[in-house]
Amino acid sequence: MNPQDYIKREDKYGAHNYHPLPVVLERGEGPFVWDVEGKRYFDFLSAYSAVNQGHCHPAIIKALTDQAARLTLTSRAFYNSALGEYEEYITKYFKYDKVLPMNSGAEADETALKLCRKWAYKKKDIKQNNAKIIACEGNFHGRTISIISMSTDPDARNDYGPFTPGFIIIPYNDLKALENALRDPDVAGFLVEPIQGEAGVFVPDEGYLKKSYDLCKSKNVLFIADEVQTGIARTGKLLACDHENVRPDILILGKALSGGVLPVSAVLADDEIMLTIKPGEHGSTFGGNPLAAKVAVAALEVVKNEKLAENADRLGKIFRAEFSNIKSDMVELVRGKGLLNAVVIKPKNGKEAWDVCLAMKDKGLIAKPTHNHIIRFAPPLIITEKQLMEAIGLIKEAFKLFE
Ligand code: IF1
Repeated sequence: MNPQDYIKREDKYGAHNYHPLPVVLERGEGPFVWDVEGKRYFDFLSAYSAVNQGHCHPAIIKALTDQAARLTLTSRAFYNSALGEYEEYITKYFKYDKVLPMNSGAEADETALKLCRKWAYKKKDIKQNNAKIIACEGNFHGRTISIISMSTDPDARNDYGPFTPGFIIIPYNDLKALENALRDPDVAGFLVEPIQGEAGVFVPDEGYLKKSYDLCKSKNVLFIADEVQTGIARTGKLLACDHENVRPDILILGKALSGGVLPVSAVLADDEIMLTIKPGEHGSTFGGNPLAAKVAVAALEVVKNEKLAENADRLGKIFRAEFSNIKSDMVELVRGKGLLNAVVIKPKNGKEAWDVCLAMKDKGLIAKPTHNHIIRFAPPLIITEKQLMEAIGLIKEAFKLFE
């Protein structure tokens, strides 16, 4: 079969809820992936920051295969020997009292919304069904009905009504708007991405997170950080909130929590919040399964042992500096933190971000546009400086084709 055969087969039998770049991958290792014709690419999307530890990291794969041969799933109807070890490890790792294990990022965001509402009624004494949660324009927290009820992106939201009530939407990176919204005594939480990934890697002003946190505390409102994409060392610190020494009341993790090996997500909080949910009031068949528990411990160990946050910080600065040297009138600006970066593309002669991505693919580097004119560049955090410089060379060659 050639790549077109794979693409045609997916088109015939699969839902059309994505429009992938025309490349058919079959193997991954470290910062590289190979297509079905054996061509190698730098992976500069990292499965939307789920593969921070590099594709098929040997230590994570070992944890997976060892456990897979022993016990994969018990459900939470019974205890198992792996979950408690993981719960102790991750709560000490991120310094919270407790963790509620889930699977996808969206499930973790939904769990955070439910926790916030439960806390509102049990601890803040907000009247039943009156709790409100503030979210930001341009947010992305997943694709469930309640989560897209907060969305301002027509593609994510249109024709999916009726929507879940109880959300107040304010502009991102706007403290005045947050202060105004916090005047409502029924507000229980503020859900925010420390950097807005899908919106195009919007880095808020220095101090925005800390000042938002302080405003929330002044009104006894929970600061809820969605670090599904920005967490696990992606932005040059273990958490993006660490850049401003903000400790979220509820922390949401996903994606690279498993190194891209399995869907593993988690919600962390202290007892006052976490214990508002009693037995039988929330759950998931696979949440906290022994396989995910072992994989997540291995994935977090890699982050520490291989100093991925430090690497992301150092190489991110080199990436942005090198990119500003690319003399192309299609490069409008480059922005980001650590190895979560995006380039805004100015269309030229009918060519736009998609065409640049096709050209980079031909050169041996894959990335994908978001919102038409923005290309996100997010390689695995294990990339070396030498590999990064080689990748930047390929990007420069691609841009030269549009001169
Ligand atoms: C798609 C991007 C989108 C996320 C944040 C929760 C979730 C995500 C901050 C939900 C997921 C993925 C989903 C994927 C594309 C990608 C993405 F921003 F990373 F590029 F969509 F915005 N919070 N992001 O980024 O996690 O349920 O997917 O495990 O849906 O197209 P999930």
